[in-house]
Amino acid sequence: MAALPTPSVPAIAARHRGLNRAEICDQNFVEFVRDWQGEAAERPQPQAPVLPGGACRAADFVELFESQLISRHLDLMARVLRVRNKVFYTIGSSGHEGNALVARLTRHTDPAFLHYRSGAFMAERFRKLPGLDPIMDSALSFAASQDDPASGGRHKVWGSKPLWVLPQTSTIASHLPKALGTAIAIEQARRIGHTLPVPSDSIAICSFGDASSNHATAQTAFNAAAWTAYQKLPAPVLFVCEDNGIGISVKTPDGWIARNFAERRDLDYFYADGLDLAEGYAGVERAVEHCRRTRRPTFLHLRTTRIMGHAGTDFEIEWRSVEELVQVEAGDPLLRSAAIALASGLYTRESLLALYEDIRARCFAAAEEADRRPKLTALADVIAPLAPYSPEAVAAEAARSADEARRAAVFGGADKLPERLPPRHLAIQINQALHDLFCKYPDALLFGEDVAQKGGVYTVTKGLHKAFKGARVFNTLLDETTILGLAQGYATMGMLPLPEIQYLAYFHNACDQIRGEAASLQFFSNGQYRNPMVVRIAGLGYQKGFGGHFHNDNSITALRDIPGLVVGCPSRGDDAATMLRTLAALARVDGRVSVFLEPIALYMTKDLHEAGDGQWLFPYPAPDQAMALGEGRVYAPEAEDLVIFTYGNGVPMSLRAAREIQARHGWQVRVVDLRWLVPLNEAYVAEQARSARRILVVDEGRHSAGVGEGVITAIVEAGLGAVPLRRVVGVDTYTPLAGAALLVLPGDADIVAAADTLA
Ligand SMILES: Cc1ncc(C[n+]2csc(CCOP(=O)(O)OP(=O)(O)O)c2C)c(N)n1
Ligand SMILES: [Mg+2]
Repeated sequence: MAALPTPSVPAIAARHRGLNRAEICDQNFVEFVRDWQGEAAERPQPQAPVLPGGACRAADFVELFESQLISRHLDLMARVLRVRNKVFYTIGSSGHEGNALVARLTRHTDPAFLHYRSGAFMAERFRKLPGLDPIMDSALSFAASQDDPASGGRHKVWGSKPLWVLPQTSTIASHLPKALGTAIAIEQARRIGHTLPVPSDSIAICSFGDASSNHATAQTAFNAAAWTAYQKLPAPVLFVCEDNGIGISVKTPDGWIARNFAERRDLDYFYADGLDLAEGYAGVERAVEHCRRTRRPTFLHLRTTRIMGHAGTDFEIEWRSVEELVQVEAGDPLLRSAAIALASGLYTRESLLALYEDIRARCFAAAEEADRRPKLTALADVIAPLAPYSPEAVAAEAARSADEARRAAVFGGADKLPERLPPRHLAIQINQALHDLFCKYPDALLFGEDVAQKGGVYTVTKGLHKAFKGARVFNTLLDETTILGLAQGYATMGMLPLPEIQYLAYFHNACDQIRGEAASLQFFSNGQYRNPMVVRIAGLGYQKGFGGHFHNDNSITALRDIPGLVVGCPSRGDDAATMLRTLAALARVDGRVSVFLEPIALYMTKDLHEAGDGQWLFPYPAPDQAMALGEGRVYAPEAEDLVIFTYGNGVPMSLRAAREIQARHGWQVRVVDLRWLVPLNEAYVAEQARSARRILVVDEGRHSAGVGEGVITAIVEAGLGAVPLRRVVGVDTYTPLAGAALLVLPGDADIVAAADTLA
């Protein structure tokens, strides 16, 4: 290709001191076009290559370039209007505008999870559907207006419901696992007969920066993608690494991205020059075509640069040399596009400058208009999409039974339906309830570590793999982040994922996939996207003869403060079944993310007071029974001398202690099993506390920030703080092995002793 003139570094350096980098980059463009002296070819036909021999046609180039200019002027506008408080976000896309190629060469139905610098991708994708306006939509998001179609004013995001761009917020790399999950879900849908909301040959697109590629969450997604492809399983995900060579102020070592990715097996590497539309087009096209055709994970290394610093607050001049900055600015891909536009004869200097100014004017006009649009001013509006709940619809869905014939087939005959069998313990009833959910929801999937043939380490999922086969019940690789990323992918594609986390302690290393991602999606997409799921987590202490901390973790705190999350914790089998039905219905009806916390020590518990009494076995609830969200279970509702609030292992402990307390003090004791730990039903707690003469809160979790603190706060805030009250709670420590565990966890005797102090 003919060499095109580029601006000379010393010439630019000489005349820009005192200006900010946005103004310089703006001026560079105008001067570059105004002063351009190259030779112009005859204007090409729309279908002809924009430059001889290239893959990018003139018609493609014209639109791509316009998308680049829209992205650039949105950045410039944001810098100007930020200081006037009309715009609230200045992390820009300048230097990355080559990513418009990725949008051009993919479809608007290819789900996309974008880097915050993918503004030109976004502008280009807007072309795929008529009647959409990239400038106004973006301006509304920049202005945090309630009318922002992406997030309703909750964040400046790249997002669009009609364009299949799921909003990403700020945590770098956290979107890679769900992009992989989406790709896998697209393929798995066929195997389970699920109808996808996108064409079956879609690919999932995921862009991110060069520094982000080093993040554990990114690396785990690359690994899981390769692990999948290695087994010849399809995973059509296009990872787009927008390599600008820097992350905030830390340079990526020269050549690191190619070095790290060019030769990874089962992650197919492609390179494209994102600084040059004509040059980069073919490389992007090859990568997209490869991903779509082979259904293999594909890594597109897209060369970019970063103009105008990390964000508006990053004054690069304070920490980089002027010469270096000028060098970077000379590599501005828009100068390259301008050179192509002029040399190809598509634009004259005048027509290009006119286009540039026209787009600038449109961006500013849109921003001014966006500034006049309503902001979020009411708390209720802010949180409306966080935790939608339609009680009647959820109750109806939860009580909808699966087809009787299907159930009979799965359970081995009409006389073997679990509700016709004798009372059983928790593990069995969870297992039966899962079988039931699988009958009811043909798109329910259960996956995690060891859940398939083995049926989980506690055999809770035994038989599901045999009954429903490997496309619906399967082992994942050993990585909780991937498990929860997969869940989001399946949910995005309309299925009902039931991921299992083997132990509560191992949730914590993947917590961000729920905290930052899954639970935040409805909020940041203004309820337009949802990823309904029920995460089963085995946990809590008291396992006899097995353990140490990591198999007996009793910290619920990490779950307690995740906005919008629902956490249920059954203490007995029948409650587990009805709770699971409600959680699945919450997912289905309201798109909610929930955790079903299974107390391991109660899995096999059959007796309550004495060995062999069978008092912790319960009949399986008929399939039209469900548990209302927030409703506890009360033992001895009329009793008022002492009310014990508890959950999980605390329930049988409290019931045993109640007997002893009655014997000692003659008190009638009520035990309230909260069952729902998040959100805590404070009104319900207050209602139960109101008639109490004394109160105990038995919390097997940790002393600090546990459920017990919430219960006591609810009681005090209801004006009942004068009732004599004690808390029996775990110690803020790790749980030791063997019998020493009982030193740090509350036991029956501690409950009795606490009651004594209330006497
Ligand atoms: C998990 C996480 N850690 C740190 C940050 C703060 N942070 C935001 S962007 C960034 C650098 C990212 O660099 P790169 O991935 O190269 O993207 P670029 O900004 O260069 O396009 C950092 C450290 C973050 N957002 N998320
Ligand atoms: Mg970077």
